[in-house]
Amino acid sequence: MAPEGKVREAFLGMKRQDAIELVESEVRSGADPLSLLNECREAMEEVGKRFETGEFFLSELIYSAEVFKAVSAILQPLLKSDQVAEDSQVGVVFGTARGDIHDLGKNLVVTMMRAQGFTVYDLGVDVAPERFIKELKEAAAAILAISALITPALVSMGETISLLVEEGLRKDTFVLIGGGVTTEFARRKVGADAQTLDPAEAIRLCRQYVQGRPGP
Ligand code: B12
Repeated sequence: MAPEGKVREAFLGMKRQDAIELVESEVRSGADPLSLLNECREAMEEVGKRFETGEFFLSELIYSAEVFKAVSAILQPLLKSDQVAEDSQVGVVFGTARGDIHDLGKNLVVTMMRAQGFTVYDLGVDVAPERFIKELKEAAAAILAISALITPALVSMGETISLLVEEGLRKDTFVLIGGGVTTEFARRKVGADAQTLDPAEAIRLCRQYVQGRPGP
C-alpha cells in the first residue's frame, strides 16, 4: 500500500508522472500490485464522483484514464501466477457491452484471467450482442463475460443474454457480468449467472463453474 492517500492525491491532482513514480517506488519496495491497482481504481471512482457533481470535466475523466493506463502498464505484468495449466483449456469470451466504451476494468480482469491460465478472447468495447454470440460459437467458449460502466449498457447486456437463449446456448454458457454499474439486482434483471466487481472473485466463480460442469 502506498503512503496514505498519495496515489489518490496524484490521480485527483492529474499528476501522471507523480503517480508513475509513486507506483514504481512502491513496487520496488515490494508492495502488492493488486492492492496498488485497487487504490488506483478507488481514486478513479472519486474522479467519477467529481465529474458527476460538476467539479471535474470530461477532460479530467479522459486524463485520469491516461494516468490509469500508465500505472496499469507497470502493474499488470506483475499479476502473474504459478497456477496456470489447469484452466488453459477454458475459453472466455469477454467484451464491454454495446454502447459502452469503458475498458480499463475489463482489461484488468482479462489480464488477471489470462495470468490464471484461462484462454480469453477479448472483443474490445461497444460489442454488439450478435458479435458476442458469433465469437462464443466460433471459440466454443464456456464462459461469457460482459463489462458495463454506463446504465444504457445494461440494456444491451440483457439483449446479449436474450440472444444467447434464442440461439439455444444459454444452458451451456456461464454468464458473468461486472463493471461499476452492475449489481445483484442488475444480474437478476438481465439474467446473468453471476456478478462481481472483484477480479479475484470473478476467477473463483469461473473455476467453480468449470469444476462443477459435467465432464466430456
Ligand atoms: C475513466 C472514465 C471514463 C473514460 C474511459 C476510458 C477507458 N478507456 O475506459 C472516458 C473519458 C472515455 C469516459 C467516457 C464516458 N463516461 Co466515464 N468514467 C470513467 C471513470 C472515472 C472511471 C472508470 C474506470 O476506468 N475505473 C477504473 C477501473 C479499474 O474500474 P472498473 O471499470 O469499475 O473495473 C473494476 C470492476 O468494476 C471490475 N470489472 C469491470 N468490468 C468487469 C467485467 C466483469 C465480467 C467482471 C467480473 C468485473 C469487471 O474490474 C475492475 C476491478 O478493479 C468512471 C467513474 C466510476 N465510478 O467508475 C466514469 C463513469 C463510468 N463514466 C460515466 C459517464 C457518464 C461517461 C460518459 C457518458 C461521459 C460523457 N458525457 O461523454 C462517457 C461514456 C461514453 C460511452 N459511450 O461509454 C459515468 C456513468 C454513469 C452511468 N451510470 O451511466 C461514470 C460512473 C462517472 C460518473 N459518476 O458520472 N469515462
